[in-house]
Amino acid sequence: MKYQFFYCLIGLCLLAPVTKAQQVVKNTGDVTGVSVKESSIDIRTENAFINISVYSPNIVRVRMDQQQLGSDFSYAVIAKPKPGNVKVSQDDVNLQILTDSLKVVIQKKPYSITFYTLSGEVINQDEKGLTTSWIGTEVTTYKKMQEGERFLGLGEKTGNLDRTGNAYVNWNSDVFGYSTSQDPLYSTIPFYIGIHHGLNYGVFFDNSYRSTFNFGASNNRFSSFGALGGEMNYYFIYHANMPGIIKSYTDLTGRMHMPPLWSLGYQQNRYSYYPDTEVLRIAQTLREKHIPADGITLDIHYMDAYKLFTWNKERFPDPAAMVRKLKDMGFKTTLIVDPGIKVEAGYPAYESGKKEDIFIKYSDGQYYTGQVWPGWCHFPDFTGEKGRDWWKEQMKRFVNEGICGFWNDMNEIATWGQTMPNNVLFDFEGKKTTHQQAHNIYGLNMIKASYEGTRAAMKTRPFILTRAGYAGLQRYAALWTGDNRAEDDHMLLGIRLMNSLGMSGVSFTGMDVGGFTGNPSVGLYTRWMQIGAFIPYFRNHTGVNTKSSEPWAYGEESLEVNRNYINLRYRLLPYLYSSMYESTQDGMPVMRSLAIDQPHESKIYDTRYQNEYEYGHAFLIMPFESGKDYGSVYFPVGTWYNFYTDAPENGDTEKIIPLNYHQLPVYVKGSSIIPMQSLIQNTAEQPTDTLVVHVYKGTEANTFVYYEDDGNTYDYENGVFYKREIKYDPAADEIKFGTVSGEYSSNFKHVALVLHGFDQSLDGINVDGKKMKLAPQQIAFLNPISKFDPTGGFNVAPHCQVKVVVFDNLNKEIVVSQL
Ligand code: NBV
Repeated sequence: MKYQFFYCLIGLCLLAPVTKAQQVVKNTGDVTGVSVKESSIDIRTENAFINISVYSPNIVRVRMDQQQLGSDFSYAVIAKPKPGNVKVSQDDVNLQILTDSLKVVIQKKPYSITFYTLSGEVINQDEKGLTTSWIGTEVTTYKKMQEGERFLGLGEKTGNLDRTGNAYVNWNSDVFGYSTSQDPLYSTIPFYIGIHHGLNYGVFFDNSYRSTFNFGASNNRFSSFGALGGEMNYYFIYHANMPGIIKSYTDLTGRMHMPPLWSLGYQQNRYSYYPDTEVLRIAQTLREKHIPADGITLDIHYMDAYKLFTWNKERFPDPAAMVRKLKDMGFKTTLIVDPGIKVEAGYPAYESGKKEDIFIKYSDGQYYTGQVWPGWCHFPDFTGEKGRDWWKEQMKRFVNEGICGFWNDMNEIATWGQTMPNNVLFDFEGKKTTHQQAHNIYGLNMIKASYEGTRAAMKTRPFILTRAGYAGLQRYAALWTGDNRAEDDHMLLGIRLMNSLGMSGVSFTGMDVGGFTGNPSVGLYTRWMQIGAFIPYFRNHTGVNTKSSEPWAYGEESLEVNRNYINLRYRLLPYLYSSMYESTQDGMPVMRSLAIDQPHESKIYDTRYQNEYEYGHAFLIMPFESGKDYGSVYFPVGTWYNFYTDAPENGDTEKIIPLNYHQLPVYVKGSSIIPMQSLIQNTAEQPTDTLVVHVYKGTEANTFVYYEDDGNTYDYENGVFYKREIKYDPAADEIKFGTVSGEYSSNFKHVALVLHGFDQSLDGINVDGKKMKLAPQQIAFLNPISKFDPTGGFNVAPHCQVKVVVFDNLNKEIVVSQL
């Protein structure tokens, strides 16, 4: 008896830590009930309420909470479920869900979930023992770390391309002059891609509370994702390839609209150009120096004492007239807008905001007041229709003044780097919530209001730029990576940030070319401008107390190089515009990390090569720090042509190449199709009526979707576009210009087909059944050679072995054969 009591005591002592651990960290526990409603399954476990639903054959959604699941709401997800064929079966041990693309097995005791391919490979599984658990309101899901698993994406995150071994936090932050390893930055995209054993999957954790992702940081057991509050709510995506994952993710969260064509031209910016005469001088100088440009951006000094929706009357006595003048010179004006509205009696925006009751308040009903540029401010509540409508109304005045670009800054919300109190309340579409849940989606709702308001007022395409955002921001705005530094590392980091954003649904991205804080060296500035020509949003910007940063600010030689690359940007606009169109269709980014095509090739993760990227499908860009004489490069599988000389390079090779100040290393993939146009000084100017289509000999069949529209209106949504496939089929020895769809007439009456790397003894070619002469390379539409431009204006280098044929750009199918 005595001993029995003793053993009981020991037993209780042993159990005690478990019980205590269970109280502190609460696991889902065993499944106690299952109810199946077609493709949606409710599961009750000891400690959780779970719903698993099939969103599409490739997407399965998992929701969990400690209480009954609340109403279903998301700012990010706009897709409705289209489950396809779903089979659910169960026994005492497991529950199984079968879709046309994957198999999901839920173990019942205790609950844990595993995702399999249809052929039975494990794509992703809960880490048994940990699965999903709560510590208070903090919820985390733990996934078993697969051998060799890599992690990509998560939007605007510093660090390497492969995020394995690191942890990240999502909390939109104003991070002036951030370091290259700083986290978090300005925006939150809780979507990542995991890859291992030849498999790829995506996880989108749709929860706007402060969230944490751990990809094997300080642990060798799991990857995890969790948030301080709200539901565990994630979408698991499986596809055999990366583009499929990006497509599914952007099916869920939406895609960009066609941007205004002018926003793809060069943009000149600084903090700040004023007064109006200085703005006009900058515009005039760009024209005089024949530097093509489309945009001028006005930073906060245009306002009266930083009060939003005002102009400083001394600096800008007649804004509409200035904007008109700029327009006549071929410039569009973009204005910065910040959310903080100064608390000042008599200031119209403040008075009307109070009257309309659109400012955010504390839980006791008093206005929240925080400090930003104008001093003490109130902030519109963009998380409700009323606040957004008020903003839309205010924005009309700028639209009436002819402004067509709206740069949404400080929308993290930034209040001088301070933390907003958590007891500030937000409308959250009538559901009322605290700052904790609303913080990360504030910027998204500001750009939603900016986009919808200006679109309705302009009837044409506004350009919206944002610093902060949440998953789905691509529906409204382009994003730039904030206050970077004028340092080589930052230039390269910017590329990785944009590549990561591209894999996270945001194609239209930019960085401050030249660097925001500090002064770059001549070499760095020039290299950055070269890279700028190959990023989606090409804007030169610098801080308030830095050296001037216009393309001529670094001397004649630099100017010559900068101009060459800006010229190239403009010649490539038909290619860039078509690539943007692709982003609107399937979410594929314009800037593509090599991981998109070759996720399982370990070399692309080598820190020497991780900054290489593709610009559209054709170009391989190899960015290097300025001042280096040699660089290590990796050519992915395939054939590559030096863009400047047409010299071929074998794929799947590593090499050391010489570098120089005048040229950024750029290569073109074999079989590429690149449409170009003649040089223009801005997009309001018409190029010549010949579309120059470059085709590079290769072994793989390739299709380029060529897209054109008016570049300005939304008529394309009603079929007013011009689209055709251009197919190069090496096996059939032909290039086919497909029939045209859409109601827009192309700006180009002729096509000049430039053949790179093809048989040089050829002098005739079959075009549409007729034998045509192949002309030698030097023809009128090629541009003059400038001093540092060895490529004859980049269209064709003098020593490139090319053949050219010109024919009418007919809408019917045109077959070019016998290449
Ligand atoms: O509006 C001034 C700046 C702007 O130039 C910059 O691009 C933003 O990221 N803005 C931040 C405000 C704070 C600058 C210290």
